[in-house]
Amino acid sequence: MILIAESLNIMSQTIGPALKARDPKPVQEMAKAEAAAGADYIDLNIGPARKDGEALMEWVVKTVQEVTDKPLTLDTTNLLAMEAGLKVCKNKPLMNSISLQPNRLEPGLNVAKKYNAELIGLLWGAEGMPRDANERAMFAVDFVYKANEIGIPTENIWIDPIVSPVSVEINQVKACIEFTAMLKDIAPGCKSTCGLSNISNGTPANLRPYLNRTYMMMLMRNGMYSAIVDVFDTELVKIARGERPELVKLVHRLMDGEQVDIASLSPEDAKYARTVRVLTGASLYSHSWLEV
Ligand code: THG
Repeated sequence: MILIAESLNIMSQTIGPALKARDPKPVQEMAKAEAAAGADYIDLNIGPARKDGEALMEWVVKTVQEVTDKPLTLDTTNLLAMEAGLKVCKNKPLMNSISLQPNRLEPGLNVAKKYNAELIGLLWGAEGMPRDANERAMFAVDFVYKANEIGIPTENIWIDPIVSPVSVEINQVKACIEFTAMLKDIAPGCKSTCGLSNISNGTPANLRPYLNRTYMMMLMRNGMYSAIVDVFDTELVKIARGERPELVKLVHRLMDGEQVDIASLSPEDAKYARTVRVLTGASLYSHSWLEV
């Protein structure tokens, strides 16, 4: 699993003010910490950056490149800011992201082509979020087709099916898993990624790791290539690196519908088993799902 570190983002209480003040220290400390924690890519999320986006993205790319050689993921909806960042990237950059909205798709693809960048195809259409796995498949085919048409190879495309919070819509949580399994057939050679932490948005902070790790194991089962994650969750990084094979096996058995007596499991394994039940829709989500 390729891990993209999520913590350099404008919403963060330490990074947000540092970006605005162009204070390099917190930004560089964070980038170094993410690289040391095992990040393969570092996401630079400056948000919509309506004002001053170009100068900000150029600054943050240069600032981070002074302390790490990791490839960067440029995370903004401001295409001018994106372009300003792409111009100064030393490694092949990953654009995060291009959606299928009619006024965004073509300009985004043209920029990706111009800079020979990799690109995340966010499955967000003219009417917003896809309703189910089949609509995701239609969007993905459309995206890859249009990218290929202007000369972007499929290997440069990372499809993001859009993860929604488990506390909001369980059918969307299931649709994402289902779609991930379909992708290798509908777009062979295409990569994939997702904002993993979205799954636990709105959940008590101490419980978020169980949802994040379990959902990652479920997506891995179906071939998810990468994820944007909290790399400071050391257990999650170990799972992604294949260092928790027994736990992964347990989660995959449960996904296959095998009946496992939760009372027979260790307390820690039981937490994952309960989380699988929630994420497959077998039991309802509540903030106390680990106890029931
Ligand atoms: N798909 C793609 N890009 C994305 C997302 C996606 N980029 C943004 C987001 N979703 C992924 N990045 C984050 C970054 C932080 C958090 C979640 C997703 C997060 N942060 C903590 C919080 O909000 O409580 C802590 C914030 C802090 O650092 O202080 O949850 O889906 N392509």
